[in-house]
Amino acid sequence: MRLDIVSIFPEYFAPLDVSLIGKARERGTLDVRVHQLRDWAHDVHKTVDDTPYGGGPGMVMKPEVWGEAIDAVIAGGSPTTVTEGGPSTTVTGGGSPAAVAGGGLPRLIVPTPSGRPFTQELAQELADEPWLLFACGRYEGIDSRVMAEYGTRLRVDEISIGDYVLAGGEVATLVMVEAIGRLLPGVLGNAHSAVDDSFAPGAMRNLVEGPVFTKPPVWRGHEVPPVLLSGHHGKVARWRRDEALRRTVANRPELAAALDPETLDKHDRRLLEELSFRFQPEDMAN
Ligand code: JB8
Repeated sequence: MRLDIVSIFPEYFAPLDVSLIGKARERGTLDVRVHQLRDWAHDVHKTVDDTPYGGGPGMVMKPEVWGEAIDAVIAGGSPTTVTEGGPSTTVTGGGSPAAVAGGGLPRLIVPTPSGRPFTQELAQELADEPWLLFACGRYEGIDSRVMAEYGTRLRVDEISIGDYVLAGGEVATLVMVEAIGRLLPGVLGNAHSAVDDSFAPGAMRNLVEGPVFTKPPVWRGHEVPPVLLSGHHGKVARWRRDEALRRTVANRPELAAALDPETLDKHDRRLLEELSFRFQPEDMAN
């Protein structure tokens, strides 16, 4: 998979050199190219923003600079800032052409708090794409005509990673790249690690995971729940499901409320009834 990232702060993406994603890049599973938006600014001051039409606070990112940057990245031969050589290391375009089999165009991802929610399902959908281009805005965001223009040529997704406001799209892009990258074939060491995650489709669907434990069996007086040492696989599975239900009710009442009764057995329903007595007491939210 090829990932292009355009930002006025390429240094934000240094973490992509390490761990899972760093190793995927070394192996060639992932081809990540980080670009400095200001490389496509024309004036001496490398201006990328201007005042908003209609007034109001802050600044808006100029469409011309973004248009040139995105056009150049799509054309493939652009100055590329690589985090490996330290911030601002410039390398002439090119790279592995095999990364985008059959050519084609990238899907354009624009992080914004007003976008559609980023979910595990969307992460999986994006992990199935050969080429993604992330456009990281700053200030009050990117002139909306950029999304309109590329929407006529590319699939454009404005995406929010959650209901809070960051200073720009860089950290949201890191979050999405990590969530997407770990789903790529061969990126996780254990092929099964991705399937029983809290929000992965399958097994504990619609439940968050319960607590996990490792050795020693007693740490600072805290014991590992004895059932986990019992070797009784059936009891372990039941206990884990109970704990997942308890945590879902406690931490994610909206997920608990949306549980399909068809996916719950008698034991589950009895536990939920018990827990429902304590359901969201007034003032106890948060
Ligand atoms: C300016 O919270 B966010 C986010 C915030 C932003 C921009 C992009 C994303 C651009 N502020 O996901």
